[in-house]
Amino acid sequence: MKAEGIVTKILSNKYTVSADGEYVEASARGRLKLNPRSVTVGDRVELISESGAFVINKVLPRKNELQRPFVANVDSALIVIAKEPKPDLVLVDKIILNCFKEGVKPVLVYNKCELQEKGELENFKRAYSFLPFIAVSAKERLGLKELEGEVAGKTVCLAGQSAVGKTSLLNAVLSLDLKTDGLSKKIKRGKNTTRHVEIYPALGGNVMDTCGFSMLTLVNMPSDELKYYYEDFLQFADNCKYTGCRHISEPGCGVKDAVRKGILDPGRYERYLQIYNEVADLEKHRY
Ligand SMILES: Nc1nc2c(ncn2[C@@H]2O[C@H](COP(=O)(O)OP(=O)(O)O)[C@@H](O)[C@H]2O)c(=O)[nH]1
Ligand SMILES: [Mg+2]
Ligand SMILES: [Zn+2]
Repeated sequence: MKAEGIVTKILSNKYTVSADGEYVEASARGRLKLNPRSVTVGDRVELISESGAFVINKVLPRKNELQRPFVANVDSALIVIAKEPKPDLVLVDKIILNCFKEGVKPVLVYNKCELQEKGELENFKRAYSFLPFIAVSAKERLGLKELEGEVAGKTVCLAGQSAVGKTSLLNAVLSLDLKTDGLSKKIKRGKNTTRHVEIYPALGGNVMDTCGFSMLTLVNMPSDELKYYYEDFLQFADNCKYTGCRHISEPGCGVKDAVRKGILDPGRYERYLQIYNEVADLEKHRY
């Protein structure tokens, strides 16, 4: 027997695979366990049955994969930020550029919106005006219809720091009771309660809950390609004097000009410089 399925959950070496509308438990071929990146949630796999047990025999080619959260074959990433913990926008920008690199649609979701102070939400919305932006509250159940608009018919993953409310959002739309956790009082950084990635059918699509993280080191990102994954820069890059302009110290740069004129968010540009330096540094150590 051979069947195709989708990995919906991985816990230690146990894989849950959805095949023909059923969930089955499977193990993986030994060679697939050698590399931790060879099977992930969202993967399409070939299942075979061996002496009554299911085994993942092969992983089918991925449409895309995100580095963090490490998931495969998603249509969009719901990048969740909130008033608390304080948004790490470098992290947000790295997730966004990872999305653009992989052909995943980034959507910004501002959770805990009932806590926002005047103007806060507008500031984010302005800085990220090139992305769909949805204000929600898992607690007050606000914005869930708009969220549904981004999820219905798609496979999406929740992404972002710990404690922004990713699991709470799923709980709110699914009436589930998955484990969530408060911010740790001292460090206000949020603990990691979600310890595995799992796909849930929700809002007319499939939603992956993922583990939060606070660091993303961009691997396999050539520094001179970085600018292509800044879709909001592209229209201004047309005005750059030099075709190979990286928008750093080159004269006659259309991107820097747009920042100066207040058309492009200065914070977003400064973080670009920071991320560029980080990526260029990594590159130096690679060769
Ligand atoms: N005030 C408020 N708190 C929320 C909201 N959504 C989640 N939280 C709280 O934020 C904390 C972290 O939530 P959790 O879902 O575990 O975050 P995750 O790590 O991103 O999955 C919990 O204490 C939640 O009760 C919201 O809309 N408003
Ligand atoms: Mg969680
Ligand atoms: Zn330029």
